[in-house]
Amino acid sequence: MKKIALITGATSGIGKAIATRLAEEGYALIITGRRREKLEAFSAELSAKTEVLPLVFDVRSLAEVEQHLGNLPEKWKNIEVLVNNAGLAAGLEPLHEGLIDDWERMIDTNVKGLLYVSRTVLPGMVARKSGYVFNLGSIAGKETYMNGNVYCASKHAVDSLSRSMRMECLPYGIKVTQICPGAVQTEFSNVRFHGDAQRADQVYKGFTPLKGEDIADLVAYCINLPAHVCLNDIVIMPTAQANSGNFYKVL
Ligand code: NDP
Ligand code: 8X3
Repeated sequence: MKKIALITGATSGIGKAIATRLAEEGYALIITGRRREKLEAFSAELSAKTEVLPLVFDVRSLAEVEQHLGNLPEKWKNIEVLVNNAGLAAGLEPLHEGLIDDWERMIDTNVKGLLYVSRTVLPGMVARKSGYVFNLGSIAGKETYMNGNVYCASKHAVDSLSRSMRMECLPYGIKVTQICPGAVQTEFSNVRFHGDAQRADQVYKGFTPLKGEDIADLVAYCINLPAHVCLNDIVIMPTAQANSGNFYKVL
C-alpha cells in the first residue's frame, strides 16, 4: 500500500488541487467533503492515478468525523499526511451587523472541525511516531482586517492551534506546517458572499491571484524535504498583494 494522505475539503479549490498533486506524488488518498456528487466525480478522476477513498461528511459534526475517520478500513488506517483544509469565510460586515449563522459556520468549521479531525487522526500518528499535518491558516490569521472579525478570529485560532500541535507533536517526530495564503481564486469568495458571483469576481479583478495549484506546489515541496527539515509556518501571497488589505490592482 502506498503512503496515505487525508485531505479535508477536497471537492473544490485548494483541497482539490492538493489532492491532485499528492496523487501525482504517489500517495493513496482519503478525500472528504459534503457535496457527494462533486466528491465522487473527483474520486473517479483521481482513481486513474491512485487508490482513493472518498468520504462524505461534515467536519462540524463530531459524530460524523468519528464515524468516518475513527472506523477506517484496516488498509486506510495509517494516515501519513493530514491536510486540514476544509474551511470558509461567511460574510464581510462589521461585527454589529454580522449574521450569527455565518459566525457559527465559521467557528464550527474552521476551528472545531479542524479540532475534531485532528483529535481523531493524530493519535495514530503519535502511536506510529510518524506523520505530517498541514493546517490551512490564512493571512487573516496573522492580521486583522476591516469586517473580517470572526473569520480573522477563527484563523487566529488555527495559528495558535498550529503552534500548540507543533510543540505537542515534537516528541513523536510529527511535522506541523501552517500555510497562510493571501488571495487564492477558488469558490472561497462565492461562499463568503453567499453565492453572489458578481461580488466574488470583483475580489480577483485587476491582479493575478494565487491558484490552488500554487498551494499544492508548496505542499509537495514540504513533503519532499529531508526528514530533519520542516517549514513550520508559511505566508504565501500573490505578487500583487503585500498584506491583507494592500493590493496593487490595475483596473
Ligand atoms: P473553497 O470554497 O473552494 O473550498 C472549501 C472546501 O472546504 C470545499 O471542498 C468544501 O467542501 C469544504 N468544506 C467547507 N465546509 C465544510 C464542512 N463543514 N465539512 C466538510 N467540508 C467542508 O475554498 P478554498 O479552497 O479557498 O478554501 C480552503 C481553505 O483555505 C479554507 O480553510 C480557507 O479558509 C483557506 N484559505 C483560503 C484562501 C483563499 O483566498 N481562497 C486564503 C487563505 C486561506 P463541501 O462544500 O463539499 O463540503
Ligand atoms: C482568505 C484570504 O484575505 O480573504 O483567508 O482573508 S482573506
